[in-house]
Amino acid sequence: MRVTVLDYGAGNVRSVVNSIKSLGHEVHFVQNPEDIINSEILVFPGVGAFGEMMNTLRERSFVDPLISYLKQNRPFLGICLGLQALFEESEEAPGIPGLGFFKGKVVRFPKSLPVPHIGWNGIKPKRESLIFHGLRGNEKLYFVHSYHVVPQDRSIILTTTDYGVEFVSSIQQGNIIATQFHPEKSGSAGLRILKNFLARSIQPSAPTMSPVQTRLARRIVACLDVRSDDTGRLVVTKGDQYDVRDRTSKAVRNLGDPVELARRYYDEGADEIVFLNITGFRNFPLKDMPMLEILKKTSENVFVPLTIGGGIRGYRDEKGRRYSALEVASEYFRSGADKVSIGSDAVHIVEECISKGSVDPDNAISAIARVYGCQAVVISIDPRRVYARSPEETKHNVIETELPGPQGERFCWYQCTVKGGREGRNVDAITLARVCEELGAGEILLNCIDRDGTNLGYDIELIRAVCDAVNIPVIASSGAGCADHFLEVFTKTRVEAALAAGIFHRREVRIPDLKNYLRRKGVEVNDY
Ligand code: 1PR
Repeated sequence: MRVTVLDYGAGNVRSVVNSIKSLGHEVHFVQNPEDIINSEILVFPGVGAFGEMMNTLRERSFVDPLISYLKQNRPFLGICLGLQALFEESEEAPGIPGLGFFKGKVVRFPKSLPVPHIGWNGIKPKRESLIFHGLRGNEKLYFVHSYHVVPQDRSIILTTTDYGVEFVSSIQQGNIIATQFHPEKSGSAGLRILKNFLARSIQPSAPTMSPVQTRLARRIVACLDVRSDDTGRLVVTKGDQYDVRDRTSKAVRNLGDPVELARRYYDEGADEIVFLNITGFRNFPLKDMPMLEILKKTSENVFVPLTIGGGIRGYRDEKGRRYSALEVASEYFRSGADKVSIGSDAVHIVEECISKGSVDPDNAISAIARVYGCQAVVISIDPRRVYARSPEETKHNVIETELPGPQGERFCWYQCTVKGGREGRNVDAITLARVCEELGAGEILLNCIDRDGTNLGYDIELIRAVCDAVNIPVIASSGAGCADHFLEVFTKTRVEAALAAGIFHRREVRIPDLKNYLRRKGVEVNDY
């Protein structure tokens, strides 16, 4: 089957294309309005922000052909913003009309809920559909959004999902199906949905189970720190408190091939995979073609969200040409990344914000969030504990610690660092997280240099303090040594995801065993 994909230019449709190709179909892109009219089957994966999407659809004269395609009830699959676009308007972009094919609007989740709603959540089927073929009904699918649709005609609702409120997670009217979740990022259940939609001849059915209430799963994230070894080959490495060289041989530790390891973690059930180009701060990243290649190859057969970090900032090349952080990030999105993570540059942006009281509106965080949505911008914080005898000793956000310092100090603050922990700066992790949230970041990846590679467990005090400071999801990182450490971080903090590296690379803990353990202990996790 020849599938037409509507890429209106915002960026990452690579995963959609890869998932369709992995199911044996051919992909053709919409280049001009006629391609919409002539398509046999149309997939519209919306990415970014509602207003920008609608403006681009209008500028490219795609609106009329889209509406006429929909009116003819021809096979259509909208994903995420591709669902929202079908409605009349969105609170995300007041005054900018949607396609208005369905009556109703798109509204933001209530302020009391952490947004974006990121992660794996269930669906409650309301009626039969071809897309349910082969599904049990209790599968979880990957969501990432801050707004949801409210159709006037309730008969089009196919599934709902609970996230503080019960919202519409997919709709169907005849051959027109649209989902708020991302089938292309939802592992085998998502691929099944896509396969069913593309097969066309399947009889509608209802899954055997339907959860009474769906629950967002806590995510297990596998992290691959990538850099060149001493022969120049990109390898997955792992540090002890950020030192990636073997104590005796002094060589860069090599824990495997990035593409192979990412595939292994996908097969084992990782909910997300993060690549950190840990020496990305040194070079011009767009010259770092091997890193882009790693991403392209991984996204061909890994259908869970991929984050890339390291070197996401503005550059000037040797000829004096300036590349903005947005351009750098765009290259990664085009290569298959779903999110980019910003480390050192976030610290510099926040420093500027604090010293001047304002910041360039085109700073990396805000600029990328504007185009790709805040969910695509992760802030990677690399903090280190600094002890204090009393809170008055420093102007930074201080916590009282149960782990006193070397001189018995009972207080500490968490100093942000740049360049992979090499340089401490005059900003604390709590301030950094707060300011980055205000600037548009959608998630915090919270490392801890003191714990990295130690297997001593996560720094619960740090994680609690940052979770309390922000409303966006936080990924706990650094120090996981056994399954109990995950249980501890999920039960003692509000963190939405926990990341580990060393124990997964060394096969000391297997992801399926970890998830079984957490499930037995009552933690909501995802099987796919
Ligand atoms: O500053 O925007 O160029 O981004 C650089 C990125 O590289 C940052 O996200 C920074 O965290 C990361 N990074 C830089 N140097 C290192 C290093 O290890 N020498 N790695 C590094 C950070 C921390 C985690 C690690 C967890 C879990 N590594 O990624 O995977 O601590 O480890 P564990 O489970 O084994 O304890 P920029």
